[in-house]
Amino acid sequence: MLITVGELGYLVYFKTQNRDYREKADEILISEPNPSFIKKEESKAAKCPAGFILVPGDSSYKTVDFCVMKYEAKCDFNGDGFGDSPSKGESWNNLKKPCPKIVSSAEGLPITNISLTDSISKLKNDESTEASAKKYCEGSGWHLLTNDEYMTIAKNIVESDKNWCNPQVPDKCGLEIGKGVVPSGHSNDKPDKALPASIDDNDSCYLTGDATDGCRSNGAQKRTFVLKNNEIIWDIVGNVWEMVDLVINVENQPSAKNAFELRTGWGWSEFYPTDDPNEWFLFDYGSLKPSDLTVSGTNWTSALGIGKISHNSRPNVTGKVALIRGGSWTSISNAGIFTTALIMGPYDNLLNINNTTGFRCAVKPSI
Ligand SMILES: [Ca+2]
Ligand SMILES: [Ca+2]
Ligand SMILES: [Ca+2]
Repeated sequence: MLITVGELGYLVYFKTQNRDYREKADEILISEPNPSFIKKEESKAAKCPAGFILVPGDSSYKTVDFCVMKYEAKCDFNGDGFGDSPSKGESWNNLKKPCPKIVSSAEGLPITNISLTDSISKLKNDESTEASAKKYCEGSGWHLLTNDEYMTIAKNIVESDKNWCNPQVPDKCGLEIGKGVVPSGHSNDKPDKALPASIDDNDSCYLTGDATDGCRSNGAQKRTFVLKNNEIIWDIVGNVWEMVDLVINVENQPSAKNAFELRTGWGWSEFYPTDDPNEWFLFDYGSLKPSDLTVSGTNWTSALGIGKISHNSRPNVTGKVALIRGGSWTSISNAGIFTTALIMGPYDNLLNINNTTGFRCAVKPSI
């Protein structure tokens, strides 16, 4: 069999990646660079930074074409351009190990335990409070993904039949829009940790443990989505939550009811009513619009894999809440492309939303 240099590079790299994922000896697992892979990525996306993909703008969200990280933000600990992993733990805990440089690469576990914005009353002698997701993105000349940008990606995904999959038939995607499910990524808590991505976009169930009995045969754990411009994005649903640059007042968040009563307090809700009279659904979007959370007017429910919202219905407290999107590896059936959680602070201090919430940066393409 003839193996090209490019393929050889890939094989070598694939082995490296597997070894990195399994090895537990060193404190930080360093990914090894692969020159053939770097060249390929640079020529393919000339207008976007390495590891970013182009997303077509959408007038519904007043967005113009932008670049987004193809992968969740990773930590490039040794500065070689590839994400690295801690030897222990289910993600890159930025509280324990502040990251010197973020990167979008398949390699490495996503950065978590990081705040949305910098603390207002930053502790002078605690350096770990100095870097928020916003600051990490801005420090590289980018910005934290906005909710409008997230929704531009999400709407693009659900408007392509390539992302509607039959949950029972192996590799059967390309159904009619609104039929089957939109996959919800690595979200079934098995394995109980975040995952690095594969450099092979076709390995869409990489490390999910569902390659033979869940992902390919039930579509639901597939980690990749294809945009209408044929770009592939990894883990926009599942793996770790994606914080977006949007904060609202607690009292302005949506409210839920079911067939019998209005809900007070925290819980998960559908975006639209289902057949189950006990199921909570939104009846009031507060200061948000339906289009901030889902594709309005479709009446899609979580039965289609598109997710739910966790929120405090008719709260009796004040303050601020931040939006996180997509769900994590622990979200099970609540994960989905429109999944949203509204989380109370402290998301602006002590760096720690939680160990299942990461982020992604975006930037204007260079002409
Ligand atoms: Ca590295
Ligand atoms: Ca799994
Ligand atoms: Ca994610």
